[in-house]
Amino acid sequence: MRTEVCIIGGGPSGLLIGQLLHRAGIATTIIERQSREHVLGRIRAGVLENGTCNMLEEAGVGDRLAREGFEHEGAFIAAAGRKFRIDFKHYTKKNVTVYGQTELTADLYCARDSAGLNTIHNVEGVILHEVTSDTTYVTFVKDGYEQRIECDFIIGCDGFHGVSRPTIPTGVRKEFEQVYPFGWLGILSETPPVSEELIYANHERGFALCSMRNEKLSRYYVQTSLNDKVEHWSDKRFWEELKRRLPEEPADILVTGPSIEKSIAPLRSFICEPMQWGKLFLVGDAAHIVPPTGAKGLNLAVSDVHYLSKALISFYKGEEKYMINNYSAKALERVWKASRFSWWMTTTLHHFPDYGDFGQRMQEAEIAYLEGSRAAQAVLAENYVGLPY
Ligand code: RFL
Ligand code: PHB
Repeated sequence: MRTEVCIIGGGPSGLLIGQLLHRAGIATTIIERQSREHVLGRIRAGVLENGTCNMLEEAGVGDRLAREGFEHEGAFIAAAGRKFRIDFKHYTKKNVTVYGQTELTADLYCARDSAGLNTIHNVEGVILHEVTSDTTYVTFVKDGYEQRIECDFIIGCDGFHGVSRPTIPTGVRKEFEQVYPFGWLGILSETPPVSEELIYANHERGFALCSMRNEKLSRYYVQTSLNDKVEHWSDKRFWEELKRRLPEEPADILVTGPSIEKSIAPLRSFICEPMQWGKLFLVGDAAHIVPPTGAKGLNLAVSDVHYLSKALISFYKGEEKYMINNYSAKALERVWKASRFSWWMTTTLHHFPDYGDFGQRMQEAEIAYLEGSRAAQAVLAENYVGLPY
């Protein structure tokens, strides 16, 4: 088999760059380790930056998002028994949109199907070959048979545990990592959201987040210890704990119900440099992970897609090689800034077991400063709605 660009991973990054390249007349093949049902069953991100929505529109998959997405002009920070609002619109003239990653991925699969593009699911044993030569190819096993795809470029969109990043030799690759001493337990429930806008809550028992997917579907998270297991968390225990971490007003009106999904995710910050090597480019979670507190993971994947799609389209038009050679440097500038914001949101709002009294008071002072300072609120708003590309 031959294609121009072989994309490893059929999550949001792989699907979106595949769609943008297709619209520019560039042939792509996507190979994905899981079944489509598995990919579409993962409950993940929920908050899209303005730039992400624009990119989806540019890719021709923005119609349902425009109809069904919810525009949010602000969010609440809760601490010390009360809450205050950060007005994104006021400080930035921009908003964010609540639209599930699951929906976005479904829209992208729909577009790929209508265009009749090649997507191969349930592949095993993916190996990248000759990445620094002109005879680059990828092999994999499908239904017991080894297959080979020859290509000009490989895009590694295979997430944090994928095979693309480890293909870059350790002498070339430098990884930066911070693992946080806690995780997030998240549930999805068919109940009306407790608030029209998200609530990020700091509490001495641990962080909590009230989010949503639509008027009838809520998404809630509580900070848990690293060795906690989902089996330890009955729905009853979850709701009680969430209520204890919220100020009285939202806690009193919180509607509870059975969870329809429950999972625990560890939190880490991770960045790999460079994000390209020879004919291989890394995009999204394959290159970097942010803790979910700033809602940046998917949005960063989309800004990578922006830089790389522009660079490849310019290359195939025969314009110049500068943009593809400069992809990593360009993408990393934004990755580091969004990672700083996610790290700041995480350290400001979570309970750290080893903070001690001084650390605890510093955190309280940081939140009180945020409540009283327009400058501090403007910084949060500017980062939350997304830094410009
Ligand atoms: P994905 O989504 O991990 O997709 C990678 C795909 O590659 C496949 N794969 C392989 N395919 C072939 N061969 C191999 N060897 C392969 N190895 C892996 C996988 O099966 C998979 O289908 O990465 P991608 O596309 O870069 O997308 C990244 C986003 O999924 C991620 O950043 C966000 O979900 C992060 N995130 C959030 N981001 C936001 O922008 N806003 C949010 O509100 C937000 N909330 C969240 C989140 C992530 C969370 N978890 C569970 C980590 C909330 C949570 C709880
Ligand atoms: C979500 O709705 O899943 C969500 C929202 C905001 C975050 C993280 C996750 O910061």
